[in-house]
Amino acid sequence: MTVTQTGASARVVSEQTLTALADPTLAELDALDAWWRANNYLTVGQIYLKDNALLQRPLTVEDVKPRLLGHWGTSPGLSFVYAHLSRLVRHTGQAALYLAGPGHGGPALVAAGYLEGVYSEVYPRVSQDVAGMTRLFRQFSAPGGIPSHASVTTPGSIHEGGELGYALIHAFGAVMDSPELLALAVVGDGEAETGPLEGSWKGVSFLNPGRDGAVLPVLHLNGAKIAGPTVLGRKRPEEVRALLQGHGYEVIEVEGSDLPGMHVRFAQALTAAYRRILDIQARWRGDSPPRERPTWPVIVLRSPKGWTGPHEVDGVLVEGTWRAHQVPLSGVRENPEHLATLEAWMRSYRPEELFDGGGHPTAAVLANNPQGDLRMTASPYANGGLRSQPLELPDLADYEVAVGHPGSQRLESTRVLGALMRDIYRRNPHSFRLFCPDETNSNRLGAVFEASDRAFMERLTPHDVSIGPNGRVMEVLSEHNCHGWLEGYTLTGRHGLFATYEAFAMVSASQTIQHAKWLEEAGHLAWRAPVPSLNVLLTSTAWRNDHNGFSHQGPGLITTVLQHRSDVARIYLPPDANCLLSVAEHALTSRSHVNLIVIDKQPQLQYLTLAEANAHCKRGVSIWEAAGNEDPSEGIQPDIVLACAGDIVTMETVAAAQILRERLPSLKVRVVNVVNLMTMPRPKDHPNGMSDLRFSELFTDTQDVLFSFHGYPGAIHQLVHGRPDADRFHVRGFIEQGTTTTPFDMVVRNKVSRYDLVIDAINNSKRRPPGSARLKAWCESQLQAHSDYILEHLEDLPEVRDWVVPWDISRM
Ligand SMILES: Cc1ncc(C[n+]2csc(CCOP(=O)(O)OP(=O)(O)O)c2C)c(N)n1
Repeated sequence: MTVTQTGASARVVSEQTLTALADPTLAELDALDAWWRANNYLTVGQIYLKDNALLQRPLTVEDVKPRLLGHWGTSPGLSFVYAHLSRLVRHTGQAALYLAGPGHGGPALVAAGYLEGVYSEVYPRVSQDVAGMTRLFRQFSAPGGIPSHASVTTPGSIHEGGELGYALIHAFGAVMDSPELLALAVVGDGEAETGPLEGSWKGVSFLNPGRDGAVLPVLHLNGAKIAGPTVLGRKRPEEVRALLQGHGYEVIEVEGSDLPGMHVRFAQALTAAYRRILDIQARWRGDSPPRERPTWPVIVLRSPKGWTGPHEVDGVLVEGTWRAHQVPLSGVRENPEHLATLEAWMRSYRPEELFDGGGHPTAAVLANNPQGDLRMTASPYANGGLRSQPLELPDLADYEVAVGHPGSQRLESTRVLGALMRDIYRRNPHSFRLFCPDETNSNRLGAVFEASDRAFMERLTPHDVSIGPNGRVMEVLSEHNCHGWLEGYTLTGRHGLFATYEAFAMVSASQTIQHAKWLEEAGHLAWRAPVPSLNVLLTSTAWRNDHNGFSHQGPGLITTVLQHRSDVARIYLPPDANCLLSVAEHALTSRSHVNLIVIDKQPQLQYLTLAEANAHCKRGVSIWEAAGNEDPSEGIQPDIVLACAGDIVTMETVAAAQILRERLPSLKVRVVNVVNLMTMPRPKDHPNGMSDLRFSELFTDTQDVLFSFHGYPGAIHQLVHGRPDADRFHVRGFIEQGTTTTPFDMVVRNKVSRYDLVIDAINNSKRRPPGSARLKAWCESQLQAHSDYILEHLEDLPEVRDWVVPWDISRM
């Protein structure tokens, strides 16, 4: 069964409008050029000036910033394209998003918002007058000001562009299930050398014109990156064409620097691209949509880097070369010639025609702006929380795993999540998607295919299963695409989850961190509405990659995210299916968080009823009384606390507690399970951090804690920093001991097996009851028996493999 299309209707733009769009009048050429000159003027002003913003008097050294920062080279290209897209929006009413791949051209985007009036609406102090323009200039890349990129503070941006490579990925994510939206993404030719960008052209193979919007890439071949030429800039045009055609695009080329010729040719190119998009959408949204993937347009723009800037400086060519990348004129305060060149450069834009005496943009400039929300810096799509509807979730009770005797049955927990997501798909047919690098079935989430196929626009054969153009499960073998598509999808207000093998989450780890930074900064801006969280399911975990070998064993993302110490990050380690349900519901309904959910896909013991799981997950950490053997009514502290976080290590901890209960009952043991890792730090270090009182209720203030952790042990040491006597935490976890072996051998090799934990518990307990030495020796012999057995039989000892919680406990 497949979720049906939206029934989106195609935009109808009259032939007359399109003809006019392709053929700007002289007045329109003036408006385009005035807007572009105004943008360039404001861009240069942001990089260089702290005063005399309108050049109402000759420029002096005192007007120039002491530190000259920013990127000029890409900016005029970005604003040129922006001006033309604005004109298209004005003519057609098309909802459009603009993504600047080379986001280091931030001043051009800030200037666009300023010229559209949006910047002053959002930041009233930066008003459209001389005082406001001066603030605009002073704040740029300055202490207490704004970053130099198209960052969170930039209205209209969902794409920082600081870490290059994701422009197209974000654009594709943004238009999924937004049939009315056009996302234009400028791709830098340096950016185009990155792996993620190279992989992202494939977005068209997953975009259904019937129910998704359109992405228009503009590959900006300005020929240079920071310090040298670019590959695509130097390739023969026919090679570039062939590359893009191979990815499924129709190439439209514009080249030059002549004016107004470039305006005319770009207007023609943009109209041609738009015509093609409208045509594709009309056919796909008509009565009998075609089956084959359409050929989408791409514009290749060849214009000089640093276009309209200083052509030569000190006799050296700058315009059109890598020398234009950042600040083409350096040492302006020290070099009178450079100061004069700067003034001449800024005056070449004729500011007196662009701003009135009070600094307000003139009618000539404003004529190019669309109105209201059609202004791209005011786009509600770029402030997705404004558009976002709550996710509709079914009742978790319908998916509850009946636990019976806790710890007595094994079940694949992620399969239960798959069923939940299937029904989330059904209830949210246009606002929820699963993103997965080709592992939906492998990760036991395949129930979603009962609700939706995989999305795929390429050729199908009779052997293909659950796949087709109407599918909305996003499977592409690219963690970068999956992660970034979800970012674009959530930043524009929709919901989703990225499910990945744990080890390969490191492929996109940098995106996870960049997104967390974005959300963190967005949280400081009142005008940015909270957006649905970015949810990452890390499954097929290190501990159960006993069959795949060392490459598949890596719980690094947890450490990476913890290291970032972000307030917006959450890390959940549900020990069983009902906890996974509870955590998933929380994550999917949360806003502006990065939620990592870590759980393996193999059959695993089930401990808690849904009610218990909900209570446990709400607390984030609980004592599992029945697993230990202390008697709280005695008011005596346990000899040792066995803490655990993570499914496999929880099982080993409960098993270790059982051995101690049975073989050394006078040693008093408490078992504490942690689901929400962020409860461990102090409240001042994380919003989920538990109070000192709660911490000491769980872990005591003095007793040793043997903490078995799913990830690298250092993470827990980091989290308990500052807690009473943190040295008493002895952490076991993944210590990079991996290979192709048995499941239990993985925990043995990493010294977190039940037998290792028993030995550790005895060694670290302040009391050694009689029988301790004997039990340690028995554990050693069990470990030896294990090693001998697996070499002989190639599988784990039956007593380990089939172990269940043996004692009858009412509840954990
Ligand atoms: C992933 C990544 N690697 C390196 C950089 C450093 N960097 C900033 S700008 C730039 C050159 C970009 O060239 P291009 O994409 O062609 O942009 P433009 O020439 O338009 O400035 C580089 C390498 C970065 N921002 N991101």
